[in-house]
Amino acid sequence: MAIALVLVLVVVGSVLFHALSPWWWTPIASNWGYIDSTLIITFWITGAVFAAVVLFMAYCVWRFRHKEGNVAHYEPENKRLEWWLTILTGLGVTAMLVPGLFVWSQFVTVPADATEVEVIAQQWQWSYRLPGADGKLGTSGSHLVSPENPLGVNPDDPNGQDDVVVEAADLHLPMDKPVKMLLRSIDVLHDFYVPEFRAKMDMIPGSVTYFWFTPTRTGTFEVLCAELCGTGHGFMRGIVMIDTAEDYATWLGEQSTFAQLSTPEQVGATEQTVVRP
Ligand SMILES: [Cu+2]
Repeated sequence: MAIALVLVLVVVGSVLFHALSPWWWTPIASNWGYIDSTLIITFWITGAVFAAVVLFMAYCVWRFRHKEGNVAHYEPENKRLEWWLTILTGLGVTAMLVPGLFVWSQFVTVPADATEVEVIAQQWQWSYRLPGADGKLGTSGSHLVSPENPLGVNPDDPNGQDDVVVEAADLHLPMDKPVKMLLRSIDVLHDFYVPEFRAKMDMIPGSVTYFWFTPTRTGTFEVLCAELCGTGHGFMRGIVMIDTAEDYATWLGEQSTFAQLSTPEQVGATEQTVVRP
């Protein structure tokens, strides 16, 4: 009897904890509301099945408890029950998987007007590269990485000269404009994850992975690394700021291109002309 009561309390406690818990996902800041809906469908189905199974278990523990002289009836097969369980399980699994297929097809279909933004992960910081005025990112490679060229941009590629390099600093993106995040790692596995964007993807040395999203509200959002990548993994944080079009243009105007960063002598010369009081 006590065990049956404990099982009922486990169900009641779980449902109350889910309903009253202060820990819920952060407010969304992207177009991926569909991903939240998919999770909610999964919560409902797994929650209902969990409650049904545990309550059934509590019922059986109570109903078929030990009684002097009671002998269990042996019934190895029950075709009707097996059919029902197979059909219900099939329906439940289908209801959880089908919405995911729709989301995935959207997730991998990048809109034609999405602008490309490259994210470069390394132990343990985030850097970014934007395509510049020509709208094209230059080629790059880990073998080109050096103290002067921390992102490994190909210096011989004309498309790369105007690329905007944001090294270990905050990324800004304009609101309501779809972006395709090209993900590159120059050392080990990392994973670019901004919880409010509801999208993330592993970054694999030697290949470029991607996802896309459209920021839907302005704000400052924290980037986390979602792949255990070494002793500094927990500190691998960054900031993405979603700006209005004007704020974004101002920020972009303050950034340096690859060509500017590759000729530090000239930058130094102009800095020296500043007269200090
Ligand atoms: Cu990492």
